[in-house]
Amino acid sequence: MMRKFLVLAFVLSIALGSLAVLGTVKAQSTVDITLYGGPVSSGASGTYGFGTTADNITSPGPTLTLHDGDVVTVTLHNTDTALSHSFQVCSANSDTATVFFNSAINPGTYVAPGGTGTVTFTVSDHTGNYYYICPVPGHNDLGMYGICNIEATIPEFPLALTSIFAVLAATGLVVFLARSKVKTVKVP
Ligand SMILES: [Cu+2]
Repeated sequence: MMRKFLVLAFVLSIALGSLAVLGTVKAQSTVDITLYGGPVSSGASGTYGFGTTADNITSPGPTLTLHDGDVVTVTLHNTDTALSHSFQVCSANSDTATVFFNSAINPGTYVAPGGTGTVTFTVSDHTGNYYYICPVPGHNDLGMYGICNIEATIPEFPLALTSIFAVLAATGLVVFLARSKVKTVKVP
């Protein structure tokens, strides 16, 4: 009986341990990014950019770091009083570059002056150093771009499996020690 329990506990520990290691889930996180886009805060004429607040708009804009698997929501406030602006993550600093993840806010129509637009997308398959830009033709050349680093996800060891594995391993150890003791007593 004790032997069966020990074997069962051992097998379960190995199985769950392997599952926990092999079945590493992607550490998916929800990321909310708020950006302000429009004329740069320095007042440099004809230069546009992005910022994390309405009064720190720079060119290039703040560097964004995303991770594979992230579910990202970008909200863009257009601080401009004259021009539409928008946001998209793309392969190069060009308004004809490949747009990643359907990340463009209001593609083709953009965000009107004084308006706010939003987009939610899932990051996948494009680990590397890329860009985000305002896709209104010519605006990236006026400074409306920033670096967007897309990093690989660090695998996450599932907590539930880790806990079960730890409990089973402890049980197995206790049973093993108890059984060793019994054995010792039995020895003539
Ligand atoms: Cu723009």
